[in-house]
Amino acid sequence: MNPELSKSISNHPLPHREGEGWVSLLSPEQISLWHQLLSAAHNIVLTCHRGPDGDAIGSTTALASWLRRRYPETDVRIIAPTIFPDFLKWIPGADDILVYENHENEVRPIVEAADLVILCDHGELSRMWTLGDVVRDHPAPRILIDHHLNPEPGIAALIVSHPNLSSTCEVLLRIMLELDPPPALPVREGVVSNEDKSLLPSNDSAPSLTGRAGGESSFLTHDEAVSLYTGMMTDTGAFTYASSRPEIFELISILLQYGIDKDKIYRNIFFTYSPNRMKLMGYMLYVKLDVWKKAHTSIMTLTNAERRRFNVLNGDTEGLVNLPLQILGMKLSVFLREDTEHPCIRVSLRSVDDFPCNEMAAEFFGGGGHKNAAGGEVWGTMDDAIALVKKAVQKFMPQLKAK
Ligand SMILES: [Mn+2]
Repeated sequence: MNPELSKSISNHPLPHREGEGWVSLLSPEQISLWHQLLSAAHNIVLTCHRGPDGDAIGSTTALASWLRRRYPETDVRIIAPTIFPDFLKWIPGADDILVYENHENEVRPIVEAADLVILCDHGELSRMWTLGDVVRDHPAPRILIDHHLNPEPGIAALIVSHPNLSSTCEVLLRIMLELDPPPALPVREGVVSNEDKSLLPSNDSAPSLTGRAGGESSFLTHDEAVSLYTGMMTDTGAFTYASSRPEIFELISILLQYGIDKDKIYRNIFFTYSPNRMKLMGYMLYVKLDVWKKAHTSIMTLTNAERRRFNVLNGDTEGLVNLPLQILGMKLSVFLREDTEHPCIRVSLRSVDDFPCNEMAAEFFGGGGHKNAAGGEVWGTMDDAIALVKKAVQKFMPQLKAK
């Protein structure tokens, strides 16, 4: 992460441990601005980016519940710009999320009645589809809680953006701990003193999806802990990337004190394939995978005829592009699929280590993204797209061949 970029916003230094304590993410000025904004608010809207992911749904549901317990007089609503996938619908509180897409006329007045808008998991209003324009035109103050690079200047009165942290849920849990610190962190049952017992989730509420529930008065409820863990887990590929700092596991150990069942959360998110999706995966790997050994690159293509054959719904192709990276020595995986509506080919790129997918996507496929995950499109036939991928691979050959 470029340290220069994170300097441009008024965050405290990179979080790390200092002796026994934590370095705060919020400056004293930010804490007082938070309290000022929250105590003046009667109608709060929480929102996130279009195509919400586990971190977007996890952070907004956790924050909504946490705020409702602390500001019981305040109306707190969550609005997602667009629909979100079924495998996120079990997240506690996801039932209450209002979706702007297809309900613009009902949902717009709720934004317009808000006197505080809290943006989670993105730093640009343009990432909220047309809901971004509604929010931009509305005069209510905004708070941003995020971990993406380069938040839009002036996007919020209070910007808490830490690109060096794994997820918005991690940022959020850190600031919850700072804003309303429990006298001591919860400790394991069995070694807990009487004084500390108030911090532990009480067992009197009914157990929910993942086990015992946290009490109303505790720092976190069980359900809030489930939401926060889900966001941290999904944004790190179940802790396989962006998760090597010790702090993240300390935070997880706090969440586990609230009785979350992390194994069940993992299955709820990842073990959700349809039989068709599983069969498509086998077909793609057995029939469609082409490995260009010298370039450490693999390519797979999917036509609309094949989609029909496997009765593949849109979300069912998600993640297929990652599979070839499990081949020893593979650096780049390219997945080309015919668009279902337009005469174009969608391009997905995934890489390991330093190979810049975003540069390849920008130069050849009119797109962009992150270093290890990017995408774009080719207006033409599948053959046109394959020819362009060959050109792109040729151009980037020195980096692909490098050890
Ligand atoms: Mn995120």
